[in-house]
Amino acid sequence: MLPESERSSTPARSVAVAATPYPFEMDPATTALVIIDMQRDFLYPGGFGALLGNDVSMLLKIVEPLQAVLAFARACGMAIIHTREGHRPDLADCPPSKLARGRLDTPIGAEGPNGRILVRGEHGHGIIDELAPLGGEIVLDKPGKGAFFATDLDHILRNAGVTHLVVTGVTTEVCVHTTVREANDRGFECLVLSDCVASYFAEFQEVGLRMIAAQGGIFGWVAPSQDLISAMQPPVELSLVPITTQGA
Ligand code: TIU
Repeated sequence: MLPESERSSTPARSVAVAATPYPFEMDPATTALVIIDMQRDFLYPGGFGALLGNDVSMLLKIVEPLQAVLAFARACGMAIIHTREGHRPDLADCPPSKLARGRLDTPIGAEGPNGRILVRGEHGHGIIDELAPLGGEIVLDKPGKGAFFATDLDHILRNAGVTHLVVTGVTTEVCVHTTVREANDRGFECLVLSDCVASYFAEFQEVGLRMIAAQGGIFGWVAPSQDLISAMQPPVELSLVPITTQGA
């Protein structure tokens, strides 16, 4: 994103994305693509998601449409933020309640097939190769379900002049919902892409999406990714300076 001093010279390009409950109006220059927790720990066998008893194959169907959205957002020069749920190797940032939840034989921090479960730096904690972040894109480590809790996300977005979020990733009713609800309370306008978010439970996927757009868009908007891409045709190179953080 451009620094504040130069942002005013960027021509506003308002686009209207066909969405539920009504068109989502956004300017790609002030919109960030947020990709929530597309980590091996949630998508692959042997990770945290699988250890919780879930069928992880339910999540894989969003990889392809999300790759297309990511490529499109990159082509437009939009701000891109990848989040990862996980903890410090000493688990000092993992509440005992989270550690105990589920009474797992292989809890957070234990050794699994992809390394220690949900621990930063381990293979399982990493983002899947298909959606690997590029240099210059924000990678945000979060200890909780929401992307704002105990992170500097709000600060990063406001410094970059971001007002709108296109939200994708997993899982719909857990980390996506927690993030969208809090983003909404903080004044960010959120569009959730229905084919780029996934749940381990078909019914939660359906109801989770309905809950976001219900009551006139109580938390935000919902649309298939193709409607976002169509609204932004032709893709315009924004020529923005990417927002970055150290150590991402
Ligand atoms: N279990 C589940 O559905 N989700 C999580 O634990 N984390 C995220 O959603 N990323």
